[in-house]
Amino acid sequence: MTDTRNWKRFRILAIAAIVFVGSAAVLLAEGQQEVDPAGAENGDVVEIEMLRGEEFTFVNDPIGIYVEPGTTIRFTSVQASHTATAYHPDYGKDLRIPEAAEPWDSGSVAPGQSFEVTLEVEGVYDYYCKPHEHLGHVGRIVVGDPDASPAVDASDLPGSAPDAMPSVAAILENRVVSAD
Ligand SMILES: [Cu+2]
Repeated sequence: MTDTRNWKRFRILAIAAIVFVGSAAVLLAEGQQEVDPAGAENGDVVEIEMLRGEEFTFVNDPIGIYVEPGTTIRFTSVQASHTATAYHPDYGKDLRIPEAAEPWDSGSVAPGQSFEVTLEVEGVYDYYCKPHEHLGHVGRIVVGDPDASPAVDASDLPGSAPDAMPSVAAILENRVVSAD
């Protein structure tokens, strides 16, 4: 009887140890740990997945987030190849990120690959995917105070991008706006 109980306890401990070592290995492999965007603070990493939706649509999830200045955004492609590109004259677009911010362009990100950018300057950042912008593959990130560099009206964007772009109000209210 006692032996059986001890054996059960040993098995539970062994399983717990395996789970713990496994989690530690995953953390080491991924480097900095991702956090829930809703609780992100300076120095954290939040992930935005670049996905293929239904009926040949492409989406970022979350499509809108609020983060504190100094947060790193990790764009990970789940299906298909995408870019995460800041709306900036360097890429032939009207400026839709804070003037003082460094523009970024991930280049093509294949499935399973990631691109990271750390956002320090406060304001509203809009970005797009070069091959899928007109299909609504865009996103918005509010860093700190949105009034520091307010959002630019999205109605002139091509295709279904204007409908896809979440409002600053929705982002501030929810901190995380999921793709539909
Ligand atoms: Cu895309």
